[in-house]
Amino acid sequence: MTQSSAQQMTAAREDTLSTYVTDKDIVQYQTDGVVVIRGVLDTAQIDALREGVEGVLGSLGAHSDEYETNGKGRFAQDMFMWKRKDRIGDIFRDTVLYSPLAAVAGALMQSQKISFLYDQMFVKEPGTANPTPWHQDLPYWPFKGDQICGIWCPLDPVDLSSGGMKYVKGSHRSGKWYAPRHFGGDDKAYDGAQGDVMPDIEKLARPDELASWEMNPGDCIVFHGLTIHGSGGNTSLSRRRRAVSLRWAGDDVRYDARPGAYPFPNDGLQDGQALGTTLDYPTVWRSASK
Ligand SMILES: O=C(O)CCC(=O)C(=O)O
Repeated sequence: MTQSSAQQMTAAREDTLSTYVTDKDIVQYQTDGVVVIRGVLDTAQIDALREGVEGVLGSLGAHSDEYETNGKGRFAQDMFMWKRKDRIGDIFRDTVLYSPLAAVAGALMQSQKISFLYDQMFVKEPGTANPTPWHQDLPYWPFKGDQICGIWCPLDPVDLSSGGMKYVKGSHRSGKWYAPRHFGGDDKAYDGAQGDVMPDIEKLARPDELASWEMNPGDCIVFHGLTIHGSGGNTSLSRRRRAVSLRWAGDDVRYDARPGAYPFPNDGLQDGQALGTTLDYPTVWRSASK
C-alpha cells in the first residue's frame, strides 16, 4: 500500500468515526460498560459476514463448539475465523481491516491505537433453548488492561425473544472478577480458573440494571471486557439468530497468560508485553489525532 492510500484510508476511517460515535456514546460506554451503535456495517459487509458464517457452519474449526445437545435447534460457536486460509478467512480479515469497527472501538475506549484480538461466531437457530450463560469475557482471555472490548454484531434482526444480548450496566467497574466457566450446560469452571462464582443475575438484577436492545443487521453493541453479559435462547421458531463478535485491545492492554485463561495462539508475546508487535494480535488502526 502506498503512503497516500494509507493516509486516505486513515482519513476515511476518521470520517466514519465522527459519523458513528458521539460524545454521548463515549460517556455511556465508559459509565455503563456497554453501548449500542447503529448502522455501522453496510449491506455488503453484512452479506459477506453472512456468507462467512454459513461457510463456518458447514466446516467448523478446531476451536468450535456445538452446545445444543437435545436435538432442538442449534447453538454453534467458532473462533479465529480470520486465520483461515480460505474465502471465509478473507471475509473476516476484510471486516477487521476495512469496516469501521476498529475505529469505533478506538473512539469509545479513547485509545490511540487498536490491536485486533480475535473473532467469534455465535449462531442460535430457531427453537434453540440454550441460554448464553452470564459471564465476563476478560477472565477467559490472556490479556489485562482496561481498554479492551468486544463488538457484537447480529446478522439477523434480533430481540430478547430470539436471543438478544443482555448486559449488567456498570458491572465493568464493580471490581469483581468471575471465574471462566464452560458454556453449554456443563458449566464447570475452567481448570485453574481464578475468580468468584457468577451470581444468579436473572434473579438478582433489577430490570433497570440491565441493558438490551432490539437490533437490525449493521447495528452493533460495544462492551467492556469485564461487563457481565448473557442471553436467552432463541424462542422464535422462524427467525435465525446469527452473530459475530470481534474483540479489540487499546493502548494499555498487555499479554497475561494466567492459569484458567483459554489457550489463545501466541507467536512470541511475553507476559506484560504490549500487543501489536506480533502477527497474532496485529495493530489495525491508529488515531489520526496523533
Ligand atoms: O452471542 C452470544 O450468545 C454470546 C455473545 C458473547 O458472549 C460475546 O460476544 O462475548
